[in-house]
Amino acid sequence: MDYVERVLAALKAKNPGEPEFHQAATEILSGLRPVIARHPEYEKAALLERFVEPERAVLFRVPWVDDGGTVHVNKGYRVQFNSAIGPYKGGLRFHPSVNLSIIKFLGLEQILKNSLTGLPIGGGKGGSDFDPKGKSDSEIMRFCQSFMTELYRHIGQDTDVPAGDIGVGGREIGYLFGQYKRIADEHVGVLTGRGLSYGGSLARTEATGYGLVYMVEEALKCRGDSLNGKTLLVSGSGNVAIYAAEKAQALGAKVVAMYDSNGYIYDKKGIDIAVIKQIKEVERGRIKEYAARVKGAEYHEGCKGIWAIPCDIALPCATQNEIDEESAKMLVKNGVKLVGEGANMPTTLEGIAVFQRAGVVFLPAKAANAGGVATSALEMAQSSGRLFWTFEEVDAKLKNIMVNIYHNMDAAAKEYGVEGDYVAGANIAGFLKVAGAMMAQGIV
Ligand code: NDP
Ligand code: 2IT
Repeated sequence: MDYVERVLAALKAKNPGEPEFHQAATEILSGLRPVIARHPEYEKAALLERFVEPERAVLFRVPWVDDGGTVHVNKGYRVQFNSAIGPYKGGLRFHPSVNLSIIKFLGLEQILKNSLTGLPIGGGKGGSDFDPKGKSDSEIMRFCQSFMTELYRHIGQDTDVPAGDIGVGGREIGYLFGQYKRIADEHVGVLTGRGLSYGGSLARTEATGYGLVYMVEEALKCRGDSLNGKTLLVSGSGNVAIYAAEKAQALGAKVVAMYDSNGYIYDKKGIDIAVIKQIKEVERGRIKEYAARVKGAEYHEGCKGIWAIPCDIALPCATQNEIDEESAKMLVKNGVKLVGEGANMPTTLEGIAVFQRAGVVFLPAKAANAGGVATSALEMAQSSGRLFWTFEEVDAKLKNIMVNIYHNMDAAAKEYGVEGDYVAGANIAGFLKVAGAMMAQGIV
């Protein structure tokens, strides 16, 4: 067994029953072999063992009362994974599937993603198994207040700065921020994704989706191609999916299908994003509604069928493991040329192997969706400097960051002998900076 295999075996033995965490660690560490070969000092310093062990994990009770007076108890999590290059930074996910394995996989990914942005942010993630679906605004508010009543003591603008993720958008960040400010008595950039009137940044809402498409555009440009006229599948219909679809269409592509967790819509003319925004952002409704409102559009129950629709480019933007081996094979068979991951770990390890064997350009999540957290770091910079940049300024910085990440992972893959393997390239480029900082700071 080599060093990587030993660390992975120990990780699985010490963290049983955490399949998503094992999956993310396997993907990351496997790609780091060429780095380990060049840096034998890392093993002596137990660098990988320290890298996969969170600096701190906080688990807490979140009690709240629904509108009918019934008391509920949810689990709360904040995993502060790595602060080598900056304060912990990463979103909060509210979804019934949330457990420690999912938060740890997201936190581990976040360390390298945040490093790739080139900005000074460490990695963390948190959330709850609370299900926001069907809850009233006052129930959401009471839940957020209870969650923050414990979380506030663990975070701070220079310590740990949470943001949104699945189930946590502008509304939730507003309630969380209100409660933080009330308890801590300070109006600081302790959360990102805030409303524009209380410290938020222009373009943060759009940033993850737009950033993903900026990277796709750059990858195509480097191959003498563009988005113009391409047919796209975009899974999900939340924050990331909506703004990825919006930007792709603005650049001349046609998004023909999207989904939510119940089923997918197919609109061969190209999806009308304004209708999706109305249903999802304003009404908080189901995507099924789209087919009832737009002539010629179809709705199909279940999500998997989306990957059987022929496309040039697939952008999975919903959740982990939405593309398995079978779906990847289907996409390849139908001629997909590029896959850009908007969600975190949306492709299984077997699915990634299918794309790579078929020569599909595969842009991995930690690089392709880094625009959201990068813009969060720009929000932090504006908060600290008491500044407010225009939409155009933030958007230009975002685009520049995404283009740089693309070239950095491309260059790292070439330098370490795995040209075109952006999974390894992103892991290597992200890891080198964190590893250098950890080595410089001693055994901590
Ligand atoms: P949202 O809550 O805004 O949207 C999530 C979307 O994914 C919804 O359409 C939801 O459908 C769908 N979805 C969630 N779980 C499942 C499931 N198990 N099966 C099918 N569909 C599902 O979240 P975001 O758009 O913010 O996040 C989407 C992904 O992007 C996540 O992986 C997140 O970690 C990642 N990400 C988000 C960033 C951000 O800035 N927000 C930054 C980088 C990555 P339904 O409404 O039916 O649940
Ligand atoms: O997965 C992610 O990068 C996010 N959910 C965004 C994190 C952030 O701090 O903006």
